[in-house]
Amino acid sequence: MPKLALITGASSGIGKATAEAFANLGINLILCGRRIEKLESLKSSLSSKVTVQILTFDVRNKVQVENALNSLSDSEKNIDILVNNAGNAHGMGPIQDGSTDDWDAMIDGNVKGLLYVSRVIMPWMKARQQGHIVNLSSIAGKSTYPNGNVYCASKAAVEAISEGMRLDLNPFGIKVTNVAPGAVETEFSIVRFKGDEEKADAIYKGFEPLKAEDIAEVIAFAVSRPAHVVMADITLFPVAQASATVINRKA
Ligand code: 8X3
Repeated sequence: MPKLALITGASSGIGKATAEAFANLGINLILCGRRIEKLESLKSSLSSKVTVQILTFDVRNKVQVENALNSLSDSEKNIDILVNNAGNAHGMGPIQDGSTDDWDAMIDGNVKGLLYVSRVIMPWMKARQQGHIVNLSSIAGKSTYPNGNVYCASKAAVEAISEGMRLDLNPFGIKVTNVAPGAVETEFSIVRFKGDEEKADAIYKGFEPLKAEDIAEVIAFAVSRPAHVVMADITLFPVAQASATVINRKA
């Protein structure tokens, strides 16, 4: 029986690459995001391999999340794998000068959004006594770096939520995998720097960063382990990276 995965933030980056990797494994998909055209085009490229359903909602909007997920048919609620990927960094600078709108966006998306989606789906998994939740954290959640403050806090919250899920869902056989990437070249820095391509490009200068596909490949590996195996916590760096702040850049 093919598995069914729901992926948030599936329209680009790690979410999109994970959808592609899952399709190659024959995992049916529910793709969630805000950008319908991007989701539609991903759906058409994957539909020859697996069934693909699209849900458009903003994870920050609790009512939208609940309505969209509850609109799924009974069979579509049999979600085997939830990938909580939606999230972003907004702004980077000293905390004393931070934008409270940016803080809201990060706490609402990266933390509350992940919780809203999980809150609907965890009882479905509990009822079936099976499931696998993959939370996209970051090296930023394990180590706070200068000017990262609230983004790092939001990812530290993801680390704590992954642990909390692992503990509380343990009696029901539900797997929890926390994935913490370092530098991955996606739209991440463009969003963080509000469209400033020069600043975004500088982040990945002088070394070979990870690609979204590198993370997706590892997630696909994690969800295809035997039933008794869970990869609990995965940190991924490009070879040039040694910590949240140390990257070996060539001139
Ligand atoms: C993305 C990695 O190091 O830019 O979460 O925070 S980092």
